[in-house]
Amino acid sequence: MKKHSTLGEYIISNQRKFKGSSGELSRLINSIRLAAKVVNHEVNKAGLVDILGDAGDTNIQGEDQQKLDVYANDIFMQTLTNRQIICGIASEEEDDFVTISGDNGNNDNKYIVLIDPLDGSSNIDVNVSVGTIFSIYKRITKSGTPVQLEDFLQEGNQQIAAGYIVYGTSTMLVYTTGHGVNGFTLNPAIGTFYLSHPDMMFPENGTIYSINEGNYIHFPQGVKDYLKYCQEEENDRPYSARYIGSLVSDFHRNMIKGGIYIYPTSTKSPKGKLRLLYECNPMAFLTEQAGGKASDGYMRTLDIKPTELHQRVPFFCGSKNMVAVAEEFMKNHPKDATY
Ligand code: AHM
Ligand code: MG
Repeated sequence: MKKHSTLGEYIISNQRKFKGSSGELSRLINSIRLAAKVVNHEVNKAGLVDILGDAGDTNIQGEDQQKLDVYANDIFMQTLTNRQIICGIASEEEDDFVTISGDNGNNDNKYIVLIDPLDGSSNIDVNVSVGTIFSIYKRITKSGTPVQLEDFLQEGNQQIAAGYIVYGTSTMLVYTTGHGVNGFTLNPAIGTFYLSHPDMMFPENGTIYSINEGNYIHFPQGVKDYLKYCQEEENDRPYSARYIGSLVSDFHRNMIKGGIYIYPTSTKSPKGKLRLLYECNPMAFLTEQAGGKASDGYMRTLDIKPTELHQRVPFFCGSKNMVAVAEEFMKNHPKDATY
């Protein structure tokens, strides 16, 4: 694919690679592209209009929802449900999954979507990058019947596609369908995404670690030991600490520059903070497709068997060799694996 192709052209040429493709996945990615542009428009004018601040509701995890979270959730839910491309959707901002039934009550579509419509929401008020994360699976229950919880509780290794949109200094859509990772940058003047980062790869090593070190006192011993290692004076260490507090942005930087992102368990959050289905699995799929490594500190994230929709897990991801070293430190404290 030539470097300056648009996302639209890329989706079409990618579809041709799969013989007998029904075009459903292409239509789905196109819908995400459309919703991303709408949300991007709103995020960019967030400072100008009265859309900042809490919407007054709390989500299922008991966190305050901000207005843009609500907006982004509505846009993605509506765009994906109205177009009859999928048979079910689950959002981090909704208590339960939503079944989508077709015009005649039947729905023969095969894909389901899990989405975190606006991740990093604590950064909205302060003009710092936020993102959308999405994950696509084929349903496993019978076509034409309403989707079931088990369709959503699939292991991450079953993902068909995953990606994110980062609403940053420029807005990018980065995704994989299991054949590498490609990044597209939005030209806001004409509303078109261009292939700007073909075949994205994590450097095998890096010198950046990203973790909320303010929680140090609450971290498991393996993480504390690894952080001390990051700060030691030896070879390419000490590493630089970089933490935006938006997973998408921290991940994006680390994929380009080389680094490790960690959100561990802590005495405050005994299972970690990030959600397996909406955040960790899609990022883990992208990580592996970009040559990196993603785990809960002990086992591969993509092999964790989900037990509930809003399940939280600890998350280590990034440059392959850095994550491998962090896992060595975790191994010394096997009891912490039973979070
Ligand atoms: P959110 O889904 O409520 O936005 O929370 C997820 C975010 C991640 O983007 C980010 O990496 C993490 O929470 C930051 O958490 P903390 O403020 O505890 O460091
Ligand atoms: Mg989130």
